[in-house]
Amino acid sequence: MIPNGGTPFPTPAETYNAHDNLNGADITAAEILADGTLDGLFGNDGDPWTVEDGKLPGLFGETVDMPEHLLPHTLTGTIRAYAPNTPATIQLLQNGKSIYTATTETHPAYGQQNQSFTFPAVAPGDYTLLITKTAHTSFTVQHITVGTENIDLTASLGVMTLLCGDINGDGMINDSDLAILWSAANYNKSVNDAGVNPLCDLNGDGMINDSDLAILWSAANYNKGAVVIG
Ligand SMILES: [Ca+2]
Ligand SMILES: [Ca+2]
Repeated sequence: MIPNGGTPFPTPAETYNAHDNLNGADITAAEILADGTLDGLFGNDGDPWTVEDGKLPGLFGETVDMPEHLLPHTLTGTIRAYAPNTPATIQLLQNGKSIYTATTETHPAYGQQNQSFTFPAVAPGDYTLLITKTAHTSFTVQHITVGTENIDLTASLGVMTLLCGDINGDGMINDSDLAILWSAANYNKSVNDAGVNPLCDLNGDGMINDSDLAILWSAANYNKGAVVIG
């Protein structure tokens, strides 16, 4: 889009000094497409500059075709997790820095369910996918390469199952979490009761009881930690 009322031209010396690293030689496609990069380059006090339909914003009323190697693609996938009424956060990282963030769909249900996610426009490059969800341990997929096609991770990785029961969020599902769930303050309580830790409701049905205990205590989850593949 063309911003309305923006400042189309920067003050060259100051602006380019402020963005010495954006000289076009070593900037990645993801960096160009990241929110705020174009505003930082060209200045903006109106609507944000955005890339739409494979076009870069133009300075003279005409948009400019994106170079082929910079055209973004969709990246989709599906996780399996408990409490499907709560979204998971999906991040695409480069060098440990979050480049894109998406959230999964949610369902008005409880138990273990599939939740899908979509990144609508990912610039070509190599990424690490990081999935996080409350009361679950993290799930990392290394070395995801976005090239010249849309990617459906379900085709290569299947449905990614998150491990459930990390109530205290320390990265492990163990006796520390069991003690919280089992405590008099939480066990056999409703998530709406005063003083309850709602994360103890692992399956998302609103009650903290033996169903949640069974999830935490199951061989699939107990004494497990973060999942890293790839
Ligand atoms: Ca824990
Ligand atoms: Ca429950």
